[in-house]
Amino acid sequence: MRYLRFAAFILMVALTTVSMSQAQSMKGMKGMNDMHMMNMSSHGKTATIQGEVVDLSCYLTAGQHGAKHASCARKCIDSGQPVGILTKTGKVYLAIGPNSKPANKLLVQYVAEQVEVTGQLNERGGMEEVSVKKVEPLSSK
Ligand SMILES: [Cu+2]
Repeated sequence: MRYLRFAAFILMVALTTVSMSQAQSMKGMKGMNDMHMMNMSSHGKTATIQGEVVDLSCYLTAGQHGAKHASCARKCIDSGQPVGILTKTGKVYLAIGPNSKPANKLLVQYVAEQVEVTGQLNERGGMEEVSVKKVEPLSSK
């Protein structure tokens, strides 16, 4: 009887050790995946997208955009709210400016207008992003 108890104890210790090391290795793998994703996104594809310049504060919270909302959007973008591109299919990109600066100054002149933006595209955590290299109003094309 004593021997059985001892054997059960050993078995329990062994099982605990195994499940702990499994949890550890899963953690390790998750870390590796995150690193891999980081590497991938630093090589985002350069592409061209078309859409409306929107202030993300009013678009995301209230769905406001377009000509009727242009003056509010201009105020929002001028005061530093994030700026984005709303495509015809309804996809929204957060616009990030070059040289660690916001894209606001680059895009505010085209507020509520259709533009073509060229830059690197990235997606992380369900969020789309365009690193703006070049912007042209579609009306000039
Ligand atoms: Cu607004």
